[in-house]
Amino acid sequence: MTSMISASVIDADNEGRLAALRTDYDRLGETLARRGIAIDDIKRKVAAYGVAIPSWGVGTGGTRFARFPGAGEPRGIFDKLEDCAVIHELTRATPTVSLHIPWDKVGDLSALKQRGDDLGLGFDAMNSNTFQDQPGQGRSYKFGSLSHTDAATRAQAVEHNLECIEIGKALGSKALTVWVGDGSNFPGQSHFIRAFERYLDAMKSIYAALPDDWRIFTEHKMFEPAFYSTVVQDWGTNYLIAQELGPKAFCLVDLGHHAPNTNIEMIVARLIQFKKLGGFHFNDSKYGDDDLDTGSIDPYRLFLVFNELVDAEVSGAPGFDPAHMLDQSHNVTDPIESLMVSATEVARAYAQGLLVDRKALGGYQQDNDALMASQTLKAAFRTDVEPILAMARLESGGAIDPVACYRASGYRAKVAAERPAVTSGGGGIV
Ligand SMILES: [Mn+2]
Repeated sequence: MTSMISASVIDADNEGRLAALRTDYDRLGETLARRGIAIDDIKRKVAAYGVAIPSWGVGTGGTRFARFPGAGEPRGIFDKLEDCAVIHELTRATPTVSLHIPWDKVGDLSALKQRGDDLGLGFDAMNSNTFQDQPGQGRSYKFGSLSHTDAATRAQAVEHNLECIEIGKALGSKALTVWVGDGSNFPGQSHFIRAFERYLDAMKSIYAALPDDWRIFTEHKMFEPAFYSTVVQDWGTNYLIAQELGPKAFCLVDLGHHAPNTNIEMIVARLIQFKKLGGFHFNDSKYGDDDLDTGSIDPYRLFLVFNELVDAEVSGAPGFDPAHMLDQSHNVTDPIESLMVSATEVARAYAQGLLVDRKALGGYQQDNDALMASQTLKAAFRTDVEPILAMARLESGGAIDPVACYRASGYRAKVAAERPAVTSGGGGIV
């Protein structure tokens, strides 16, 4: 195993924080014990929790107006893996990486797999890319990919997805995530029904090539890059796709891909109930698909999503096994810091979800006691679970304060000296 941050750096940073953490953890343990909750049980579950890092997240994203590259940006997938390893070593919450093809394409897949093993990182869902044209590609995706009016363009997009599956098989991935930018910018430009029929036909070809132990996730998005209609626009269409394709097909919920104020936690509950929740792209937004850091705008909404997930977990909902991934674009922060904070925010929402008194909540729901039902959720959300998160990190070999430890390590300055600036690192908003 290779470590990007030496254990001595982590130990040194933890040392000065240890006594305060023990005090805070014990005090919280007493508080939770009065509520009938064993803090060590929560800590164990949090320690076992993991969320995948998107390989494209460790580069600076940007907007359609500009991109302001940071120092020491990764030059390719091997650099990206090292940055992802830093995030996992300090947070102990991100054991896997989700790749994007062709951004992360390499000639030697066994070397990539080996490097992942060296760094203690596994490979989560593969992501295909038919929303932009690649060098040397025969057909353009300007007017769509899997739903394109031209059969040869659709075939090219199918072929690319099959290649993603082959790459994923070599890396130990077990899922393919498909998001297409297909849609229209003007009323009348596209025939809604025919376009969706073409998309479903193409997806059936991809589904047929899926190994038995793989899943395929389709990701809906209401707008952008198409600004009038999108072929896979919402969870309803996404559910229809999963139904049409079969038992290995599931819906992926990207928190940013909905209209403002959409009740996302209710969408999550519906997909759980009908066994089609595939997973998440966690991020946050104020206006649209802003791809802001998870939990930075509306942490209560994130908690409410996790409230549904924990409810399914503790009730043993059949077939419930969603993939958890981050999907953010970092424009003004160090991506490693943002991803560490976001992984922590997701784990925080999970811990808070575990604190909900579900027996009491069920009683208040049965009795139509709206106020106390709401207060039961708020009691869990208001609990400061930071000592649980920090103790779980510490006992797994991570940092009590990941951002402080990362800054103390000097990692960014070190890679800035090693990695010459590049014009494109394959970052972006997806
Ligand atoms: Mn996404």
